[in-house]
Amino acid sequence: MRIGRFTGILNAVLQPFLSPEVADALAHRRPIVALETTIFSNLGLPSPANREALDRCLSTIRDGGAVPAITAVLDGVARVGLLSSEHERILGTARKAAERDVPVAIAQRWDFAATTVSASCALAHAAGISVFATGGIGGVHRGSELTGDISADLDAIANHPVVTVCAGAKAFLDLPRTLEYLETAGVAVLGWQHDWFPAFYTRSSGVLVPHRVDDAATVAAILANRSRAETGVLVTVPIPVADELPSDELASVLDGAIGDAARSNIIGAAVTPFVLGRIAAVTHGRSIPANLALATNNAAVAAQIAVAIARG
Ligand code: PSU
Ligand code: MN
Repeated sequence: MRIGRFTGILNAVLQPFLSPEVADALAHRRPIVALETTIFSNLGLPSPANREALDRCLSTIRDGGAVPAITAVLDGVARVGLLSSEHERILGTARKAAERDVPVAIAQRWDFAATTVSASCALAHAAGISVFATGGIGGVHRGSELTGDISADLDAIANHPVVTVCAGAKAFLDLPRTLEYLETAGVAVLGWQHDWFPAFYTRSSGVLVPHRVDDAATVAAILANRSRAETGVLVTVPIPVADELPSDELASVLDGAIGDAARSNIIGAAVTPFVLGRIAAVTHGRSIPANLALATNNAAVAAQIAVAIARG
């Protein structure tokens, strides 16, 4: 298999290395759910919640009848599907890799590049996987009219034919503008058995989602009938009722965390990990089980969608 070796062909693109299990599932058209690694690394959930999130996401996907495919760059190799002996590595210290960083991580042989949503969509697409589960997507940041900070996740969802299953965008983002951006980019945004765009830690952002869907077969039919072959679909799943954080309390926590980031001159890719860390500190860790619960819940919905797509 050719892994990032320059062939002299200008349009040569990334060919990730597949685990034997993922390669076999692809060959037999079995349902597969891709996973990102930022959430499991030191940039996402703290230890030991990261290990629990990983174990629960993997077993939930398997229980749902699908094969999990963890995306990462390990030792300079783009990977889709990891061996269980490698799971320990993705719980550790990572360099964050958005889609644009993946070729750099390969060329410079980074030990562990943790994939964001954009990198995971790109790797899932390159492998031929149509469903990807995450926690929350990146989006348009508050104050983006000054900073220009719009997550590459949005364009990646628009430019890879993958169904991304998330709990909305993190509530510290500008959610109305995030939805406007997705509309302009031509991404169908669906609410899973819910009418409201979820705000990650809470079930509703107060902004309506363009379309509600109630079952996985409908999501599969929407994917099958999109007009642009390269465009993805975004499924937003609200956090389970029992795991939701109180929204009034959260509003001041978020404002404080964003203010801290600005005062500390945190910019670029560092913003999201910093703000997530501040939220965990100020809520005395209560944001962590919420994050874990929504990630597992998204994995379960993603497995249902992958099964529906595989049925055809
Ligand atoms: N959701 C989480 N934890 C995270 C992220 C999302 O609960 O760490 C990560 C995802 O990998 C997402 C990224 O793609 O943050 C967005 O980063 P940015 O805003 O720099 O594009
Ligand atoms: Mn950003």
